[in-house]
Amino acid sequence: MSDCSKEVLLGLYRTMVRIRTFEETAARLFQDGKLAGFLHLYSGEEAVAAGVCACLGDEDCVTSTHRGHGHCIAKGADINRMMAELYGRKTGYCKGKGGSMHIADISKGIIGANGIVGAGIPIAVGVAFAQKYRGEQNVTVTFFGDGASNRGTFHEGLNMAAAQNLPVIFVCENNHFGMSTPFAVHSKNKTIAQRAAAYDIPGVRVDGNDPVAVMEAAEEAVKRARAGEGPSLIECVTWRHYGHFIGDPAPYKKLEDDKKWRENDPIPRFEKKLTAEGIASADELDAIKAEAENEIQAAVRFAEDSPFPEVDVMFEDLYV
Ligand SMILES: Cc1ncc(C[n+]2csc(CCOP(=O)(O)OP(=O)(O)O)c2C)c(N)n1
Repeated sequence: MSDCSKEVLLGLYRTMVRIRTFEETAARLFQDGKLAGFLHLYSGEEAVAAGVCACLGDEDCVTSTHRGHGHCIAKGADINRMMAELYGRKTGYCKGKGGSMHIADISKGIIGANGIVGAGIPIAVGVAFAQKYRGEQNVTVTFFGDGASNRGTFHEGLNMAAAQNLPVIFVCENNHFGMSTPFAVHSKNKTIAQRAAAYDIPGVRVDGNDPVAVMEAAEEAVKRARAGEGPSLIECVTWRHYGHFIGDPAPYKKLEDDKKWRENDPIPRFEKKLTAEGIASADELDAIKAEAENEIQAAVRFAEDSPFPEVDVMFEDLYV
């Protein structure tokens, strides 16, 4: 922590708090029957998106997943348009026709959330191929889960990125489950990071509940990619606070594991560090929380005041 400026550390904290506030608000709205569709909450995993995206600029790109709100917020998406999309309103990112799993904002380098597990990986490899072909210094990050790391897209993506020396950072969010299947059941490897060796690229495993550890690993990988030294794999070990989606009570999680990981919640843990090391006062952190709460409440008002799309636009914006 000592090498990071207060501004950087509070930036990480602010991003995590904005994501958590968005997710907890969305959960309440869903339970109140105000949101339709599906919600895969990112609560508990905030340090990953915050740490990685702190190393990226608008020109860098990310591909996301079904659990994508955190990536979008950390990469600078407009919260009002995100919330309006969850509400199915015309002012949303997809004009209210896409929902939680289809948020994209090309102006911010957010190539898109994706309901197809592992599908963001080859898309990111393609984006990185274009970045290299054009001679840019920009990089692409692809976020995906431990479950996705068993898909062919992961292996093809790592192989091609390695063979072509592309500026991709593969960020695995190992939250210990693919839906209800525990990591030890779906993978013989003890870590995802070790799979990097098969493609002769660097692979590291970090504490995914520590935004500074994530940021430091991402900084190293981004530096390599910008310097033309090719892809890296980062495995961030973390825990999702809820079930796979909002209607899943997660009976497959052991109570003692859940308790242990909740005690390791990245936000209170980082708060303790920031105050103990004299970087920020409790009042400063409370002010950041209040700011996030106001911002998300304003987004809810924006969404609720927005109209639904008209029926006759149903077939617009489709390829076929
Ligand atoms: C190709 C494909 N197979 C299966 C599914 C159904 N599905 C949705 S999420 C999910 C689990 C994904 O687990 P993981 O990649 O670890 O991500 P996490 O949900 O833990 O963030 C599955 C199997 C899907 N959406 N796409």
